[in-house]
Amino acid sequence: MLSTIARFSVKPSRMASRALVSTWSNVPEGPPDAILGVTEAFKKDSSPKKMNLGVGAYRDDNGKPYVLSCVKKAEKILLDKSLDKEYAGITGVPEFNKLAGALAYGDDSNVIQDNRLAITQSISGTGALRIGASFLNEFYPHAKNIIVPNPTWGNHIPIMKNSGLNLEKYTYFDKNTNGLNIDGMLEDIRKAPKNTIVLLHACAHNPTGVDPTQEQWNQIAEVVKERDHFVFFDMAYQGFASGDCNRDAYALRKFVDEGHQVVLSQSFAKNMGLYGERVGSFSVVCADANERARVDSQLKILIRPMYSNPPIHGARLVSTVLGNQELKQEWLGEVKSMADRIITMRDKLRGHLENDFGSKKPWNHITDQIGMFCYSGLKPEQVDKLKDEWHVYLTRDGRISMAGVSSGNVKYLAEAIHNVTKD
Ligand code: CBA
Repeated sequence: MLSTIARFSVKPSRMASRALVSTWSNVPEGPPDAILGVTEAFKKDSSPKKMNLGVGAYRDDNGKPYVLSCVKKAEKILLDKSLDKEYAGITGVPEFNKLAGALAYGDDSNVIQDNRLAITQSISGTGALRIGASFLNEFYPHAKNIIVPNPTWGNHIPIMKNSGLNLEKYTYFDKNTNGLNIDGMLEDIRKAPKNTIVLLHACAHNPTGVDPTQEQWNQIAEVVKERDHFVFFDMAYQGFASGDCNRDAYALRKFVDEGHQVVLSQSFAKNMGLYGERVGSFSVVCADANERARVDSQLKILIRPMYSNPPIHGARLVSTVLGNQELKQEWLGEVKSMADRIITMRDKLRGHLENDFGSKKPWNHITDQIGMFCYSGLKPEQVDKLKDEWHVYLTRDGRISMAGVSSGNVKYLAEAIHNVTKD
C-alpha cells in the first residue's frame, strides 16, 4: 500500500486546493543517543582495526560478547524442564524477586527476614529506574526534587524528568584530581532542600569509575539523615567494582542498617551478562509487612498499563543460577574473573602509554578508577580524532568502556590515545 506521502507526490492534482502537508512534517530530526549512537556509528565502520569502547558491555579477551558458563548451564536446565510460556504475574517471577532481593540486601537482612521489602521484576535497570521514578512521583510525600551526581549516566536525566521529577545535580567528580570531590558532594547534599531524593550509584560509578570509600559512604549516610533526605540507589554493576558482590553492596546495606527507607534499581545486564534479556528489579524498603503489601499493590497498578508483565526467560535464568549453590558459586567466580580482566586491561593500557609510547601525561586515574569505565579526561575533539583517524569509538565525554579492551588491541588503543594527546 502506498504511504500518504507517496500518494501525494504521485497524483498531486487530485488533492484540489488543500495544502499537501504530511502529518509528520513538523517532526525534527533528533540527535543520536550519546551512548547507543556510538554503536550505530561503529557498525558502519568497515576497518578491521575498529574498536567499540562506547557502550558498557563486557567482551572476552578475544573481543567477543561473553555468555557466562553458569548461564549456559542454567539455560540447559530450563530447556530440560520444558516449561510453559504463560504470562508471569505483574511483578514477575516470584522466585527471581526473592533471590534478587537477597543478593542486593544480603540473605540475613532484616528487611527480608521481616518481609518488608516490596520488590518487582523490571525491564532491566532502565525499567527499574523508570518504575521507581514514577512511583516516587506519585507517592513520595514531599516535593518531587531529585539530585543526581555531576556527571551521571546520561539516561538518568530524561528518565527522572520524563517521570515528572525536578532534577538538579550535586558535585561529584573533581577534574583536577580525577577523583571524588567529597567535600563538594557533602556540601551540595547538605544544602539541598530537606527531603530531597538523592540518587546514588551504589558501586562502579558511571561514567567516572570513582566510588566513595566506605568511610565516605558513612559520611554521606550521616548528611542524608541530618537533612531527612531520601535515597534512590542505582546498582547496575554489583560485583563489577571489586569482583565481590557483598563488598559492592556495602553502601546499600549501610544505609538500610542506618534505618534509611531506600529504594533500589538493580540490573543483571552486566554481572550476569544478560544484556538483551532485560532483567532487573525495583524494590522499596518498607516499615513493616502491612506497608509492603500496600506498596506492592501500587507497584502493580503502576506497571500494568506500562507493559502488563515482564519477560520470563531472563528472570528464570537468574533464579536458576542464584537458587543453585553450585551454579551460584560458579557465577561469583565468573563475575570476579570479568572484573579482574578489566583490571588487567587498565594496567596494560597505562603501562603501554607510559612505557612503550613514553607519554608524559598523568595516567594514574586509569588504574585508580574501578568498574567498567575509565573516565579518561580526553576532550571531545580528541575523541573525534580517535574515531576518524584510529577507528576507536567512545562517548564524547571521554569515557572508555574498559570492558571492550582486550590483549589483542590494548597496545593499539594506547598508541591511538598517545597520538591524540601528545601535543
Ligand atoms: N544505571 C546505570 C548507572 C547504567 O550505567 C546503566 C547501563 C543502567 C541500565 C542503569 P540496563 O537497563 O541495561 O540494565 O542498564 N549503562 C550502559 O552500560 C548501557 O547499557 C552504558 O554504557 O552507560 C546504556 O544503556 O547506556
